[in-house]
Amino acid sequence: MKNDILKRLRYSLGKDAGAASVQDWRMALSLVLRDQLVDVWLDSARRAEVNASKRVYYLSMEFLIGRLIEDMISNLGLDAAARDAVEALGQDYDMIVHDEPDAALGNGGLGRLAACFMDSLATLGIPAFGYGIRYEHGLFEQSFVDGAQAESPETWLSQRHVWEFERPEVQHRIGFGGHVSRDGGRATWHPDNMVVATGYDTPVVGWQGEWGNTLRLWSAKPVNPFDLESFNRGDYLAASRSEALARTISRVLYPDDTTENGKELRLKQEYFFTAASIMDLMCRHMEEDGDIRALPEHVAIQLNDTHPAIAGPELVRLLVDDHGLAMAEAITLARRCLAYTNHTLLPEALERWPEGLFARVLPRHLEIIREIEAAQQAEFPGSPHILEHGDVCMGELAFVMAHKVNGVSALHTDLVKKTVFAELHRIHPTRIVNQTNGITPRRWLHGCNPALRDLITQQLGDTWVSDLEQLAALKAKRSDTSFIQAFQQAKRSNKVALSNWISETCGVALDPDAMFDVQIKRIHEYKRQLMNLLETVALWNEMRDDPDRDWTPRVKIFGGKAAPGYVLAKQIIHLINDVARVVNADPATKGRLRIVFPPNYNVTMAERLIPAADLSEQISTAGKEASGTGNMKFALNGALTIGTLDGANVEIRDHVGSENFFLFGLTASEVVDRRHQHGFSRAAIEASPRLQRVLGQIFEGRFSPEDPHRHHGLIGMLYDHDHFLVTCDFDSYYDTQRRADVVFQNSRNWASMALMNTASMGWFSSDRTIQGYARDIWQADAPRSALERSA
Ligand code: 475
Repeated sequence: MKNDILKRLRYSLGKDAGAASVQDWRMALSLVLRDQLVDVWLDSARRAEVNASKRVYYLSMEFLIGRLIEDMISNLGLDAAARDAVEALGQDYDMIVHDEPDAALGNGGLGRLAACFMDSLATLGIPAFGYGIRYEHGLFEQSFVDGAQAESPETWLSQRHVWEFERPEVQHRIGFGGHVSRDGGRATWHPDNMVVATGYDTPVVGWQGEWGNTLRLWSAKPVNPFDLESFNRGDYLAASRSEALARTISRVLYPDDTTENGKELRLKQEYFFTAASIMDLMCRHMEEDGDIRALPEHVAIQLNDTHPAIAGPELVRLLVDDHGLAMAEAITLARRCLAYTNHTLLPEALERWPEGLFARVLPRHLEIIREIEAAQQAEFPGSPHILEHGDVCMGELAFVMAHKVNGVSALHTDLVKKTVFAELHRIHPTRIVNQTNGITPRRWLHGCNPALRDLITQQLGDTWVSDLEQLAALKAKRSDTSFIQAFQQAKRSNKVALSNWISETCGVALDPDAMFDVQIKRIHEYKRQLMNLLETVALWNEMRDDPDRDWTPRVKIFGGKAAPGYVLAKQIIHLINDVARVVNADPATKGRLRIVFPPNYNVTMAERLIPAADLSEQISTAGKEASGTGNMKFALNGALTIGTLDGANVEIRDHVGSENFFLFGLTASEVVDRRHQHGFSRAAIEASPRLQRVLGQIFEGRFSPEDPHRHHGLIGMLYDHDHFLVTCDFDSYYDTQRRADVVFQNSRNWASMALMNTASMGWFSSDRTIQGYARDIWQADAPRSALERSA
């Protein structure tokens, strides 16, 4: 390996060892690893073709992958070999591995889920492609300027992405705009604008390197590189206009999480990658099989939310306009290929496009949507409309064009049936199914938590990594003193490592024996970071009032980005930073209370924080968090959860046991009832002197003396429009936190509760989730060996 690295450094990067930077060493090592992936990857593709296997196509606007190097090393079982080789070359292995920039091609949960699914598909040996966009700029980088969020562009591609293979020969022309002509019955779309989608392939090889799938990301290029005539005239701007326009489509990830963004560019991005993917899979099918009517036997297309919902009309368009099928047959055939996952009930996240915009950008698709609508109404009179109030409703379109629709946790699926799609569910009672989300244990335990991983492997051997339910055997150790001590020791070493990192990056010293209480996720009102902060201020007050009490020392850790246009979320960030500044400077609570908010939360930061957490904050307003997946990562790594009965929290609590979970707050149905009570938030505030005091302090500028009015908007909102019931759940949350304080004081008992969490989380592996999709939605089987291994 050492020689391979030197060879790559020299012949692929053109450097000699004396002149190589950390980045050069990292790339050379990565290229050596990539070489080792290629055989299994190509072999897998060949086997899928020879066996005419059904392939899964996972269409997603987002893949939040993070770094790949450690995944690749450990999936290939080369941990020791890679370290030895790098050290023999006199280089610092950890520094080299940590040099890789995060691939942040996603906003949050939906994008990270797609990445976990790619890992599980490969580990289970299910032939699959992930299809998405190769954004030049991923999610913006966050910094804090005087406590306020500032955004700057992310530039992951400024160093080349070593894992990918450019496929200049894989090209599809994608049209926009224009008109439709008719010749007899046959329609032809004449777009007035074209771009070329070029594929870039990243191999995704599963655990122990037995199977490899492809993540194919599309980049937009101009049809003609530039306009020579303008160039020769000396008009260089005009010469490159078409190139600039084309490249805009794959330039940047929309930074909005759970809000629909009614922008033409967004619609073009959605159509661009969906059309390229559908054309790509159709070409593959026609080459391999040749019978278009056999498509559903060979193709399962999963739509990750409605962002690729145009796949339905696009598939119908190709079947009718290019392959000559009748409309009714095309719709039925397309439906047999398609399935749709819903990730959120928030009304602001449900995509709707003005018909006028659609007519301008995708005129033929709008006609086809009208036909789909007519067919649906003819068969099911009174069915909810796809075209409504001048909008194209993408949720209804996705539902009608899918043979299965799934929610992402038991509670969420139930609410999908009762709310957004109640009427469609009545008409199609077997279409909606549940697939509770999961997380890959490779990254979220084996990779990120070596201390705990080694302890588990000592006990169980290493087969748990692809069969996570084996962790249940650890339950027998809950009263085993020496095992519990080792378990505590693993957690403590992670907390020490995190403390060192926080002290370097934030300049705040932490006590590793304090309770590490962590809330990391996008900043959103419904996730209620604000409630966590109000509780922190209340705790600070009480510590100052009663300094002699035996307080449990706490470190409150926040992490997360706010969408740049989400004003309230940005105000919450500012408030957290303001409170942190005052509290951390207070000698009265020194050593007992600390607040840290490291900037630029991303996958890599999650990998540091989660293994070091004692308490996991999962405190969304019940009925709002579709599932959550961070909640699973924390529990798996031995944190206790403080949480509401929301999303997958419900199922996590069922698995780990109610005695090992700090439950508080209103239930989803109580939330709905409470909202109907006039003046509910003022009543809740009046009933809570503790909350009144905190709100008063913030309102008076106690934490922003330089700008005392800064947080008036936020506090005023709680009095009059507390849509997410922060005020109603506050007391119950506060009391539950104090109960957690008491439990934490008995560290042995806490550790055994934490162990019960780790030991009970096997079901939340994304391997289980993917097996559920394969069985209930895709009818796609893994080759025998992979299934047996995971059984
Ligand atoms: C849920 N993102 C989590 C997770 O299922 C759930 C929406 C519009 C545009 C861009 N991104 C989005 C989401 O809706 C999203 O991330 N949803 C999340 O999906 C995976 O665990 O509860 O909020």
